[in-house]
Amino acid sequence: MNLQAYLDIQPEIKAAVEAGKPVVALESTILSHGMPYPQNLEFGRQVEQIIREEGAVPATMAIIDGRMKVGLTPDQLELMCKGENVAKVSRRDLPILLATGGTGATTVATTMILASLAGIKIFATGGIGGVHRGAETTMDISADLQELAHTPVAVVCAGAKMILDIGLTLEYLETMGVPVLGLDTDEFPSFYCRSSGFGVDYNAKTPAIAARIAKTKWDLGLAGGLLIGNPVPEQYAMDFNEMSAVIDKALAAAKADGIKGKATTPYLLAHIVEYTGGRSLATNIQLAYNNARAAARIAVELMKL
Ligand code: PSU
Ligand code: MN
Repeated sequence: MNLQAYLDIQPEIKAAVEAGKPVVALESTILSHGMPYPQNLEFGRQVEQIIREEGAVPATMAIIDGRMKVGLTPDQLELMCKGENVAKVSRRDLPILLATGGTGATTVATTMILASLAGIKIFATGGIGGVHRGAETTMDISADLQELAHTPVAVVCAGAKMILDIGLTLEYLETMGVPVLGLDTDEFPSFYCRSSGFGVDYNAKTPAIAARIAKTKWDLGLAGGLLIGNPVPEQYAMDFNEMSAVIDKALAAAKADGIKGKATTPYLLAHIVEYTGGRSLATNIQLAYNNARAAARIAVELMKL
């Protein structure tokens, strides 16, 4: 396959990958469909800066004018953050966008695909998609989970939101053979909160241990990625009971408005920000910074192995 026909990798990122230097992938759906403008622009710049401070190179992904972009220029980052006519691109959408010259933001699944094509092993995000509450009737299960089963990228996240069924999400990952690590935690975090009531497969106390487990999985030729749960720092964590009530309210609003399919997650995120008077956005931003820092440290350790 002639990837050049579809893929643009920024020279700095290409050189870093070729030289075996640490690189961290970042998604753009969190920008275009997960946070309001202009807070998302400030976030998008700062998160790249944090990765650089840890000695790694950031690679924010997007689809622009029908081309896969690994690394964005300042103008391209702004385009994603303004989010006008920017589609949400998951695995199924990717060939359509490329063939028709479309512009879209990459989900966790699509960011993993682009990272893998570019030779990037570590990816930082906020929260992943998963098995939605009520999936036994709606069948709404994010393509992010299948991607973790097939594509060799380790995803650092603050767990999964309680808009999802966290227990079923973890069951699904077990079935698909995806290791779920906690970064110095025994519990899989629930995004705004440090706990969820569900355990991880292994508590990786340090970035070096997480890196070693990832390398071992890939040395064995086991397909797919890993999920690394990194809890929101204590001082930014939100109250579990408060967030449970807010999320129930957002789910009820989504049902009343007849929201389905790919619109569901962005709808819920926007309503949670509204119901918490913006406090959840501040937490979202801080946990994603924290994940970027952890991912960069894991990438640094991985490159030493
Ligand atoms: N969860 C969040 N913030 C996000 C997303 C999920 O807390 O921005 C985004 C990610 O890009 C994720 C996508 O890959 O939503 C999942 O969407 P869906 O449930 O439609 O697969
Ligand atoms: Mn879905």
